[in-house]
Amino acid sequence: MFSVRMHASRGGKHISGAERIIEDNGIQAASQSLIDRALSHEKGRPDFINISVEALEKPIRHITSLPLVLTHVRNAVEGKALARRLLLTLGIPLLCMEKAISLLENGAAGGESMRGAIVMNMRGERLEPDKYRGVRASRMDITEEASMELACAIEREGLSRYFTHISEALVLATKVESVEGTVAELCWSDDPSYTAGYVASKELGYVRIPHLKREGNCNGGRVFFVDGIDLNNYIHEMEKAPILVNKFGGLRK
Ligand code: PML
Ligand code: MG
Repeated sequence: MFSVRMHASRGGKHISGAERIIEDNGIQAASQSLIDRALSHEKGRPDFINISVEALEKPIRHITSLPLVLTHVRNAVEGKALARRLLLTLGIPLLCMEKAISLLENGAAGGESMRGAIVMNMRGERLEPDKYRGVRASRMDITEEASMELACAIEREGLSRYFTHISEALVLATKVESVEGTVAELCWSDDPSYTAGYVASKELGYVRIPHLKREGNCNGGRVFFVDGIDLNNYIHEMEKAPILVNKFGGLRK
């Protein structure tokens, strides 16, 4: 199996990234569709697109996705209040949570969104070695079967137009929660027209929150809250260990 990954930027600033895990006969089609995506992103045209194609050496772990839990909030104020309640329930200390939210609100990479995630311990300290790049969960994908299960479930909820965002975020969050030492993840999109985000954890699943910022706002990103990790191991697992979601964990409301 091969990992095909795309990263696009302009003037050194992150625009988009996406990836697939596929058989060797799918490399060309996957590369083409990732390039098409890079060239049509709402954040603008990149001046740099990197595509890497690499044979996976380690065995691929197959896992079931986190359950997708849908919530309803009317606006970002209600959304943030819900995210705060969930994070507190999960044992994230208040100061740590507030620091994480304010970093995402203000652009954690010197006013811009990071390409990867913030890694934060329970004292609110940022552990990622490169504060601009962050740590990127990588080498992950979803099988055709699991993808169909997810597509059917969200179609019944009238969310089909968000399929790509939801599917990619659910796969990523499933990988993040599968790495030992992750307590929870907070994310909202850095795409200006996309206001949704989530709080993910093993206990509560992928709790999707439709509004975590106002439309038009470009600041977003991810925070992995961790406890008791060996940082090098943690980063290695997050970036290098391949996982394939082969079953959808179900939908709850
Ligand atoms: C992103 O755009 O990078 C993250 C999207 C997070 C929310 C996905 C969803 O559940 O709609
Ligand atoms: Mg984005």
